[in-house]
Formats: sequence, structure tokens, C-alpha cells
Amino acid sequence: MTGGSVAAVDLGATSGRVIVGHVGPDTLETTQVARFANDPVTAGDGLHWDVLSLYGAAVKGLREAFRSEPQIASIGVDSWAVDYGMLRDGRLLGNPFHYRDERTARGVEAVHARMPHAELFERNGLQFLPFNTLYQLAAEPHELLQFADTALLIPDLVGYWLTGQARAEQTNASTTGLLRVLGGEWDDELIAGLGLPRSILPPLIAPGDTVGTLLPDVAAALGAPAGVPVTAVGSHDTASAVVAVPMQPDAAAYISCGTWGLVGVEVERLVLTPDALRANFTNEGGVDGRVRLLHNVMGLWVLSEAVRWWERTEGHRIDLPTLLDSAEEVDAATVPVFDVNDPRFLAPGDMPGRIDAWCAEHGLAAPRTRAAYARSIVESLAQAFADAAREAGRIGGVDVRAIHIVGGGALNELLCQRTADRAGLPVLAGPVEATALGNVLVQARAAGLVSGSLESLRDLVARTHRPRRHEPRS
Ligand code: LRH
Repeated sequence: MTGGSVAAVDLGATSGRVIVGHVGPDTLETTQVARFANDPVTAGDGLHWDVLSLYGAAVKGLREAFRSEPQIASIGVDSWAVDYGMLRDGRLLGNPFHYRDERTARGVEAVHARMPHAELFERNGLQFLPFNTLYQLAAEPHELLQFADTALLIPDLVGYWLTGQARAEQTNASTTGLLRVLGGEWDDELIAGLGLPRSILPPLIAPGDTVGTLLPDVAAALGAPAGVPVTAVGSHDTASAVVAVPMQPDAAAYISCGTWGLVGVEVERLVLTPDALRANFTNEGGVDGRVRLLHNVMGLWVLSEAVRWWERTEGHRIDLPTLLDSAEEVDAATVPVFDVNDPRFLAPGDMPGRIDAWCAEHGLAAPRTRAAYARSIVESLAQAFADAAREAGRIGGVDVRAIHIVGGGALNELLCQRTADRAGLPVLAGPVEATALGNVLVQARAAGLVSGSLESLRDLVARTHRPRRHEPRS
């Protein structure tokens, strides 16, 4: 077996990137050929993704990928979950909504009037998140749902534009709330019960399956040879990230830490217990039929949105590494630990003001300086991470002896150390680019560049991307 290259398009909530992955039995290297901002836009009826500009930037990036490496064997696309575009006769019917748009509250009411969360959990295995796709669809105008002929999750939409094939990749489809958790097929009864049109949901495919080959005009635009396949990966970014966690699933928890902190364990069987329901854990679909038993913690969003707020209101740029250095100087005992998972922190806006309000309601003194706010956010995230990792182990029956932090959060040494301290467990930080690596690895396996189970893919990650270790301090 010799090595080769694949291209990964990884769309995150704040930026997107195109990466060329070079893979062989002892090789796993990535070269970033494009990085572009993802700037959501508030326009008229709410907060939207600028999906055409994202697609345009991905195409440019792929063109650069083929220029630098003409032998690319396959393309794979992943992004954040739950959001979708609707089409009729191939035409996009408006810009996809952003999951942080507040319209979802209407959908939650409409769905729960027909079926309470506990009953939904039995069917779809998901934690309650107000933006799960089923709530978003339930908030759409009836006429639009009738007019559309297809709804595609974001990576599936990109795959459709690249290949002309409309498919729903399983790991991401599992975040819609419309898949039957036992069996993994579209839940026709639930879909009908919610008054949603079944016909807009495309056929499901699994990671490793081929979505299709590049359309001739797309291949020409990319400077790619004819016949290059788009391969389904764990198109839910978190599913791809979990592929590249160099862990032993029976002894570790993971935190995929970026905008969100997805904290969980990987298990072989669904966990639909009252305990999992009470703790609001989710059974998301993983690659190779694994279950991602996890909980969404608010993540670095709280910090980056606080920074954005200060930048907007004070009119100057704030350097995050400098802010984190000053946060490190603040005595942890002097800052409040607040509940980062409080729903008030979900929507864009005044994070410092919301932290003040939370503290006032809980009889705590609010932070006084920017450094103290940053420290308070880090301490609160670390506590929420530690709590969720412990819960994940307990609920999933995993003896958690280490916590892996992957994604951008692995760069935040203070957060990694404080998570170790608060959990009383070692934290293994990295790889930072886990999502892109997971995307690359699943394609590489489908293309025959590597073989084997998730364990052997993770072994390759561990051999090529050694994590940084943080021991817990008392
Ligand atoms: C992380 C993520 C997460 C979802 C959220 C919508 O990017 O995919 O797993 O819950 O975005």
C-alpha cells in the first residue's frame, strides 16, 4: 500500500479551510491551502449563513489544492451540524438560517405540543438543543415546506453542488432529530406526525460511501481530472474530530473544543437510559457505527463573543493570546464560576453583561476587569468540561482515566490545564486540526491509502501527532 493525497473541506462556524492530506501507512500530514472567514449575516428575517460565499471560497481552495497536488484521489466535506438549505429543481430557496437565530423557539413549541422531549429522546436519542433540525423545520412557513423538493444539510449541499447528487450523510443526519435512533433510518412516522414532508429528505449514505463524481463543469473550474469522487466522510464536524482523537475509547473521554465544547465518550451501543435523558446527553451517529455519547457545552464561543463585544463597543482590536496571558495572572479563587450552559449565552450579544446578570442572580460578585472576565470564562468552561466528562463516563459505563482535548481549544493551554485540575485527570491536548484529520482519514481509507478499523486510524494519529500532556495539580 503506497501513500496518496485527498482534499478536505472543513467549514467551521467562524472560518472554513481546505486542506490537502497526505496519507500512507506511516504518514499523516496536512497542508492548509486555503482559509477563509465565515461571517454570518443578519438580514431581514434573521441570522443567516452566507453559504454561496462559503461555497465560492471552498471551490477556490479546491482549485489551489489541485494546483499544488494534481493527484488528489478524493474530496470530502464536513461542517457544523443541524443547518440546511432547501431547494426546488436544484435552485436554492433562500440563505440557510444560522442555528443561533432565535426563530427556533417557535419550532420547539410546535414540536413539543405534539411530542414531549422524553418521547422524542426514545425515538431519536438526542439531547434537547433548541436548534436541532426538526425544530428549525417546524419553524418554517408551511408553504415553503410544500414548495421545496429537497432539504440538504450544509455538507450535503456542498456535495450536491460539486456532484449533482443529493444525499444525506448519516452522522450529520443523526443530528436532525428525524432519524430513528434504533436502525438509523429516517423516522417516517415521526416526520409525518410533525407534519413535515418526507419527500424533501434524500437517501442516506454512510461515511466512506461515494457521494458522486465531480460534475464536468465543476471539475473544469477546479482544474481537476475527470472522475474525481466526492467521498462521504463523518460530515458532521464533530464526528470527523472524534475519528482523529488518539484515545482508547474504553478509558478516555474527549472534548472536541472549538466554538462548542462537545464532551463525551465513544461507545458501541446506544444509551437511552433515564439517566442519559436527565443529564441531557445525546447519542449522535459516529463513523463505523460507533455512538458519540456526548453533551454540548457552550465552548469558546462565550470567550470569542465577549471579545467581539468589547471590540465593537470599545472600537479597537483585542489580541486573544495577550488577553489569555493576563487572565493567567488573575487568581482563580477571585473570579466567579458561572453556568456556561445557561441558554442566555447561546445567541450573539453582550456576553460580559450576561455574565454580570448571571452573577447578580446567583449572589456572586461579577468580574471587574477584562482579564478577570476571561479567567472567569476559562474557569467556568473548565468546570463544565470536567463535570460533563465525569457524567459521560458514568452514563456510558466508561472508566475515564484521561481526557483528550482536540480542536482549536487544544491551543488554549490555560483551559487545558484548568480542565485537568478541575477533573483531577490528565488532559492530552491535540491534534488541533482533528476535524480535518478525521475527514482526511475516512477518505484515505475509502481510497485504499490506509486500511483498518478506527483503532488503527487513531494509532496513525497518535504516531504522527503527539499530544501535549497536562497533569492535574491539586
Ligand atoms: C460543532 C457542531 C456541534 C453541533 C453544533 C451545531 O461545530 O457541529 O456538534 O451541536 O455545531
